[in-house]
Amino acid sequence: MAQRITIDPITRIEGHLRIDVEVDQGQVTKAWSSGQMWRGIEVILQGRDPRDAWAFTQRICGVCTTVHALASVRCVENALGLEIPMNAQYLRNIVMSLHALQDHIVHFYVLSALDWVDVVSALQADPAKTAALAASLSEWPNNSAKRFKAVQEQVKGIVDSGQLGPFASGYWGHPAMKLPPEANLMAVAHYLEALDYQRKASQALAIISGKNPHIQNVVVGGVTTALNPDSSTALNMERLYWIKQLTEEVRGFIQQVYLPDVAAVGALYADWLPYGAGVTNYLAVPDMVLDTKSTKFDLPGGTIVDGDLSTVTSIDSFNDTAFRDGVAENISRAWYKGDWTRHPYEEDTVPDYSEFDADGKYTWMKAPRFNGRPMQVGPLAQLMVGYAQGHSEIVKNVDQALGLVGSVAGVTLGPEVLHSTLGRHVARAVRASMLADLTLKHWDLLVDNIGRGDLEIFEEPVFPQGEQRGFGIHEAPRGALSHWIVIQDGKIKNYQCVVPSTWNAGPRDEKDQPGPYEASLVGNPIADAEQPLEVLRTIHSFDPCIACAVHLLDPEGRETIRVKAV
Ligand code: NFE
Ligand code: MG
Repeated sequence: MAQRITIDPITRIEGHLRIDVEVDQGQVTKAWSSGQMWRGIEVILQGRDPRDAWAFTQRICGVCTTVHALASVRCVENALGLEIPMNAQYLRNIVMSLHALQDHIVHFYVLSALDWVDVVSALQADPAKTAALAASLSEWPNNSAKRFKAVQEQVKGIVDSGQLGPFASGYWGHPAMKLPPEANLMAVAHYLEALDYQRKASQALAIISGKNPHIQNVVVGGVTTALNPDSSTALNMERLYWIKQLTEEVRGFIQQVYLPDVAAVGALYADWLPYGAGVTNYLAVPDMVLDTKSTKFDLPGGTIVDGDLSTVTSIDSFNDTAFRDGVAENISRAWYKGDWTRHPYEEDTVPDYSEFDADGKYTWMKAPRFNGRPMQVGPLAQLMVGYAQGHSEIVKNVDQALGLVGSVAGVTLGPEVLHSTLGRHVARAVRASMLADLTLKHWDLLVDNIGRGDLEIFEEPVFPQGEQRGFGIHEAPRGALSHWIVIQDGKIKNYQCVVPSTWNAGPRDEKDQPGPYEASLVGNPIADAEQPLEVLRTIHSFDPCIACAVHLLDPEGRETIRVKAV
């Protein structure tokens, strides 16, 4: 008999997400994704100065703050047709990729690994065998039997104390946990190291941007980071080399620990490769800008329909008209007044709450659509689009990662296995590795440019009378982000954010097409309805951020977890 499970809230994510699944004979048959709080940043912006919007929009979220600052200044610059200096592009690129490196490391270790890794089982591991396993994957110097033994003692101390701290309430001993004790111990040791490396990425970012979260150095027209190789009050050579050193350390961790760990988890859970594809329409936007006009990029954008790589299209600039005209949002299943589908420039945001109704309105998230289709966004989307376009760095990095997963699993794997829950993790690790290389490439480009005597960082914006419209795009850690602005006589008339987690976590639409989270859960196995670990695996693989998706604020004092089996 079919069972209904409600998980509210989903933990180890950002924000307040409720997932409902219908389970029949141990498999999910239907799912609903619901954003549970609303704040209304888009409404707060009306009537304000467009130059201030970035400072408001980055308060949408405490996780991906940087990305809303960037998308915001880009949408105003797009409305004004403003070109920005090359140094500003490079500094923005470096900041956005350092932010993504920190974000991807935290996502895998802190927010997802415990869906696959059984901490308690690590107590049974042989540290010498653990070191041998780790050595088969990489040459990371900390992978010694001595260190693994020390970590095991540390975990034993935590377990013996009865106060599990970050490891409390995990589904330890769940029948779907299948890693050998040695793989579990290796992953726990790397979990602890990850905390140091994510901090190094944030530190490098803060040297440029003043602080993290919520960067302080962007402005419509450029950046406010004064450049002067010899001044102690500007971004000088000493600070630039400090950033480079921290980035190199973070790259080492990503390429020698994070990526091999994800490959090992993917290989040791190869039975999970068939699950979680869901919506295989993909959308990514280009980023890591290489010119002042924003028409050349190191990372590609485009779309794919129905998982068919031959359908790939390309989004080539920050002025791409196919992207601009293809985006719309539908609210027929969301708690806003009306049931329209509208282009972001024409939208309004009028809250209209009612009870959760699986056949009617059930979420604060709007349903974004691209030419009428739901689209999956995120690192997987960007790699799929690049792979289909024959982007040489993406093809090389994806093939290498699939080779590593395949060699541990003892099988040959093609890119089609990436349409999956595990594929989203592999893609994120591959993107992190590429971004680490690109951060250093853009550091070189910046330092070369400064060396040529160019210290420009700002182009003054001028706001004419009348109406201007603009959109700003950025490939955020969770995928394609766009901000849309209508300016009237120098003031904000309308502002809409169409956010990665809204694309992925959004609800059904007027044609009853489910969103990516909802579609990806269908067919997932559920071994134990009281402990729906498999739902967490698939949902976490998207790296949800519900604050972004509904532009909200964390409340206080909510219950921590409620699993209801009906
Ligand atoms: Ni709040 Fe975000 C990212 C944005 S949401 S984390 O990345 O934009 O998906
Ligand atoms: Mg929005």
